[in-house]
Amino acid sequence: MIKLHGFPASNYFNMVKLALIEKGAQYEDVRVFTGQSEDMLSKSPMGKVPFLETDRGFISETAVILDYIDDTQDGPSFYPEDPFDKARVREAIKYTELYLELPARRCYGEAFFGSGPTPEHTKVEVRAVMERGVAALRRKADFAPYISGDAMTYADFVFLYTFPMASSVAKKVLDWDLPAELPGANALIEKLKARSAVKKVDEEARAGQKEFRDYYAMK
Ligand SMILES: N[C@@H](CCC(=O)N[C@@H](CS)C(=O)NCC(=O)O)C(=O)O
Repeated sequence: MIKLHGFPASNYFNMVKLALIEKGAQYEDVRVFTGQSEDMLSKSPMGKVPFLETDRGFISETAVILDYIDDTQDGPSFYPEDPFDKARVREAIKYTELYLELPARRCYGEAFFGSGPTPEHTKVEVRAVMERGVAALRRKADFAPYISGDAMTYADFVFLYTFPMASSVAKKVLDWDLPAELPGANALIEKLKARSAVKKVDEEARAGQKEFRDYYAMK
C-alpha cells in the first residue's frame, strides 16, 4: 500500500492527503517531520515533506506526487483529459505554488509561529512577487466555481491549502487584503471546505497542531 510521509500541520502534506482521499485510495499515513538526517535525505533529498513511499521507492515534491497518484491510483482523475486543459490546470498549480505559496512562506514565521518581525526588505520582495502571482491567477483562474471551470481539479486542492495561508500573511504581515484581489477565491475555498474529504483533512490538521508545535519547540 502507498505510504504518505509527513505531518498534518503541513499544507503541502494536506494537498496530497486530500487527493488520496478524494480518489478513494488506500494509503498509510506515516508521521515524519522535516530534517536533514541521512535517513531523511535518502527518502526526500531536500529533507522536506510530504513524500510518498511506493513499492518502487520514494517520490517527493507535491506536484509530482499528485501526478503520480493520478497515474497510478483508481478513482476519479482530477485532471481534464484534454491535454491543453490539463496543461492549464498544471499552469494554475505552478502559479499558486511559485508566486503565492513560496513568497508567502518567507513570512510564515511572523504570521504563524510568533517569530520576530519580517525584515522590511523581505516584505517588499514578498509582496512584489505575490502581486504578480495574484494578477496571473486573475487572468488564468475561472472560479466558475473551480479554478478551471465547473470541474474540481488538483489546482483546487493546491489552492485550498495555499490561499488562506497567503491571505493571512498578506493581512498580518503585509497589511494587504489579498482576497479582495481575487474575486471568487474565498467562495471557492468555502465550497471546498464543505466537502467531507476536506473536513477530514482539516480535522486531522487541527488534531496534529500540538504534536507539530511540541516537536519543533524541542529542536
Ligand atoms: N516544494 C515542496 C515544498 C514542501 C515544503 O516546503 N514542505 C515543508 C513543510 S509544509 C517542509 O518540508 N519544510 C522544511 C524545509 O523547507 O526544509 C513540495 O512541493 O512538496
